[in-house]
Amino acid sequence: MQQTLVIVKPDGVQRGLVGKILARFEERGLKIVALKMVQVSHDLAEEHYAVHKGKFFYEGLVNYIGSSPVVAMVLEGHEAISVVRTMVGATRPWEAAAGTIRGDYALMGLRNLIHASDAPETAANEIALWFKPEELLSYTREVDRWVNE
Ligand code: FUP
Repeated sequence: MQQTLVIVKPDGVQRGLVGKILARFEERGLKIVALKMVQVSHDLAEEHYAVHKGKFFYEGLVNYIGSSPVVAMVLEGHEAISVVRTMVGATRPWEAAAGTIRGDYALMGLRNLIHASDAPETAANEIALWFKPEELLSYTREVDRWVNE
């Protein structure tokens, strides 16, 4: 089973979309193995977006992620990284397909509601950055035998 880091960004929290976004992942069959609300510090923001350092939009990104609390979670499931990325949709919300989270709820610029890890290595690094090992829970859901073959 793969694990991936998902963050409902400040616009998602401010717009009251946390529940709807979480419900989509749960309904898909993904398991929440860690979940918390975070007021992102400047240091965490810089580390999280280190790959974008030097780009013209970097400062804006760092400020945006710290502009309101976010909800961070680790989701687990079969091919969770690509499944979640597909559900999230294209980076530019106005290009995101209808039916994706961004395509259904977002429209412009940086306001794309959600972050999701894009590859196994990134997911491992991001999960370690956002969560302590003991915050990741291992448990069985009765429904798992119906979701997972
Ligand atoms: P995504 O993985 O779809 O969240 O997109 P990226 O990791 O490539 O980008 C992270 C954030 O940077 C996006 F949420 C929006 C922002 N960004 C810009 O503002 N301008 C760009 O040209 C690319 C990304």
